[in-house]
Amino acid sequence: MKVLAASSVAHPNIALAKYWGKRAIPGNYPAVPSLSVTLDGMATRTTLRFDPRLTEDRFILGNELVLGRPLERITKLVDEVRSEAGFTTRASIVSANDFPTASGLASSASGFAALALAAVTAAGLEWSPARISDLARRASASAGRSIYGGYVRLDAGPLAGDGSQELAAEPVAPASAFPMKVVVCVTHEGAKAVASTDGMIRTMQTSPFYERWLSYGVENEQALREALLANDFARVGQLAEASALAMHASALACGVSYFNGATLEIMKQLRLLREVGLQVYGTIDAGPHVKVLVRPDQEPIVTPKLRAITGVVRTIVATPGGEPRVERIEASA
Ligand code: 2P0
Repeated sequence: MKVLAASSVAHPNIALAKYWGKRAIPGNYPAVPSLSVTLDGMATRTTLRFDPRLTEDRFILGNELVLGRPLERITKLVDEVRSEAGFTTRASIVSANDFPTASGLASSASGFAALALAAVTAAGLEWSPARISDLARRASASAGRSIYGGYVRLDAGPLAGDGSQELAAEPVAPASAFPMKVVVCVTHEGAKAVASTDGMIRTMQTSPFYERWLSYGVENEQALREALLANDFARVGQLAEASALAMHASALACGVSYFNGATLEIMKQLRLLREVGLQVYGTIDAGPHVKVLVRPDQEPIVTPKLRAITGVVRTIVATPGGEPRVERIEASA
């Protein structure tokens, strides 16, 4: 049997303990460990077909042909698969997100995870999830984590080497082990100001706080993982908020800012909600939106309060879960 095409589904994830910064070796290795939660309900669906008639890879995202740097990143990933499978056939890739773009949910995580899964399957390779995670991580580190559902850890990369060492994410706990809702507070419709890779590189090269962020990131991830496994919601929330604030402080110190006025207003309102007994904690990625971690029983009380904050455009309520899967395989005899 020769596999020709495969369709896959993968879900976005949000880091509770953040990744920010890369090792100074090739291979896109993170400089700190991260711990994330993969989210159900939202997905990237990707179909990849190896097609002998094509002279170049072709990528369509949400009905639009994509060229340039995003296409180069895709070709690089598929090249690794082609080289392992021993052929050079170009691929047509059709991908769509069922969650709104600019919702503050990293589409590169679910996008590259779905691409890695579809490419490996369509090439007829039987790789372990760890190897697929390593492949996705090389394209976008957060994508390595979307190869698993629930709570997932990605370690920091090696300090030295030629970039060939495998670094895969690993599942830490299933979604059911730590009940939580994530309320995404969208504060702006539109693309982010600084791409995360660029913001990271600037922080590494010029932030006076970068070294401290690296040591803090290691401590924070370990403490957060222990609190998660002990099912201590308040401590997980506090540590997640602290991770986001430390990451952004290191970036802000060299002029890389992702906040807008609403970002800060939401963080202030979360402090006030905590004073009246609600367990709500905020985390912020490379954009102005705030993702609020809340206990499931408090979510119906909290979401309307978040929606009422000035500057919140809309909210999306997400639940941990999100195992990726292959939906369809097409093969010739
Ligand atoms: C994270 N972010 O841990 C952190 C927190 C954003 C803020 O991973 O350069 O698209 O492609 O490896 O994975 C977003 O960056 O970066 C990200 P690359 P990626 O989720």
